[in-house]
Amino acid sequence: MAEANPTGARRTGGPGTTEAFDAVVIGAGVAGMYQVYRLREKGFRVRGIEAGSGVGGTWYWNRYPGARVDSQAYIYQYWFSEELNKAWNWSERFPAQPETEAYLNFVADHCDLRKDFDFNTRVTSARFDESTRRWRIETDTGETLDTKYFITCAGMLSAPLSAAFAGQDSFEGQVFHTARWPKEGVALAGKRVGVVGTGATGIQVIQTIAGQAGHLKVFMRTPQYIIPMRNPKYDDADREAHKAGFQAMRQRVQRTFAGFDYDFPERSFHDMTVQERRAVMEEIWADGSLSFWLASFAEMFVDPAVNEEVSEFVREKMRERIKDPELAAKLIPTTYGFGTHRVPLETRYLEAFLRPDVELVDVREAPIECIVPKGVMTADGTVHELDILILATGFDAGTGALTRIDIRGRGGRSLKDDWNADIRTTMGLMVHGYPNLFTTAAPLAPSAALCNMTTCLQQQVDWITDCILYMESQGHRVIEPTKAFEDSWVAHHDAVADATLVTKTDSWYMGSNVAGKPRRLLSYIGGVGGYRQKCEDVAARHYEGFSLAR
Ligand code: NA7
Repeated sequence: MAEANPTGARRTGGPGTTEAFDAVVIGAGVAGMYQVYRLREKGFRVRGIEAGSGVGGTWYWNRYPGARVDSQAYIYQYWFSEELNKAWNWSERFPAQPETEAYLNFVADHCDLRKDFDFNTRVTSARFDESTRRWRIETDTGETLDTKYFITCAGMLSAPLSAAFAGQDSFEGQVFHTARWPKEGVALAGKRVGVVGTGATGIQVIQTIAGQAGHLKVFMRTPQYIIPMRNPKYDDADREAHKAGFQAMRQRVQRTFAGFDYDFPERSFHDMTVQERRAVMEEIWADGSLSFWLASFAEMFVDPAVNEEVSEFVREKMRERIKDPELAAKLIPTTYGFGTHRVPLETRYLEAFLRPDVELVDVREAPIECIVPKGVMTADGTVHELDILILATGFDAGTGALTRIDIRGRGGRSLKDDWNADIRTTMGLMVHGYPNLFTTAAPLAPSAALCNMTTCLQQQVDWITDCILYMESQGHRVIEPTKAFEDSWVAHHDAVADATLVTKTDSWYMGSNVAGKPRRLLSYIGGVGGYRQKCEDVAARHYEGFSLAR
């Protein structure tokens, strides 16, 4: 894999210096790479700042065993260049992390993006200077960047909850959070390995390392509904068909509910007999993708009876695989509805628990109390002795990437303080009080969770780029959403969210995985197509709802 700055040249002046830019972008993931590219191609002086040593964002950091994309390869891609699409060949429907990371490196090479990024550099603070009406950004390498526009492409799942338990430092073995997995890998053979967490990440880890580790203990608090992944290898004919469909697919994903190629059909759940519904569910289940969740029955998100019928279908599918009733009772969810938080795709995850060298520790009964030198101590006083502890404990989603930076807007207001009190944005694109700060993958937009990320991130980058071009064409220096418009967006977001069952289930979608985090559905659930239309309408009305000043 290519490393950062192969020439070793630094483009900023180094510690103690200040350099001026039109735009500074945080992050070299899917969004940051595209944002830097778009602004550079329009002639702006733009600099990207990336904490990692290479491009890839999520696909750079999450290199844990079994990491794999849950969107089909032919839609998890850039849409701005058909040339890129023609030049890249995916090997399978749901590629593993190395292939996705390689794709993003290929894009970086093809578009010559690395020269516009500072790698191994973290933004520590950003302050809006009201006298110059520009942002001053400081990095952990001691540089200051002075910029008109400040754009965060820092990811929605990039602030890992890695200090999960008291006493972690006392552990005599090794501890790894999945999002900070070492590039050189971790030797698991013969080791007593513990995994905490059975979210999308934990499931991928567990199904992959079962049989690799000497003994695996899975600490599970909340069981998951799952969908078995169907992951065929692609041959040349498949790839040619996908390439031929590029333009049509590019249009299609922009208007569906979740930015995928599939969508909820027009048919109504209630107009069908139980047998007809069953047949539909069987058919979509067999597709082995997230379509069973995001393109089956839209009513499952709002109607408890529909949700229960779909949930019971999934439970049945799980029961067929786990004959042991005691194990089934632990692994099959009953306390919340299917699809009310992220549904993972899996491959023989349930079967991992049938192995003699895999043990399920249900921490609903005896929660993890702390980490002790020998392992994990649960509330019943048991010490589960381990050599390696894997934390698949998730992220401070949506907000964490930005609240971990000291961001100060007008009057010195702090984004961390603001979001600690109430998580608010204007369409996930800007925040009142923070002029010329643009955000991607931030709360209150579909890109905060409910989307095929490449679809939503590119849409946001395009909106931001168009907005900046408009500002420049009109000679404006500052843009900021009005409080009234932000209030109306937050109210609309909440109204749409509160009509769904998603707000009734605890998960990172609601911020409930982080103690003290204000409760609000992080992702806009009005649909990707509808959201795009609203964004386009705002732009068409010359940024109605935003104040612009020269
Ligand atoms: P998630 O989905 O937030 O999952 C974190 C898991 O860790 C989940 O099972 C948690 O159980 C568990 N957890 C967290 N803290 C504890 C404690 N203290 N004790 C026991 N178990 C704990 O993160 P992922 O990384 O799996 O997935 C995040 C997204 O990345 C995913 O949705 C995809 O979009 C990609 P809980 O459910 O809170 O009971």
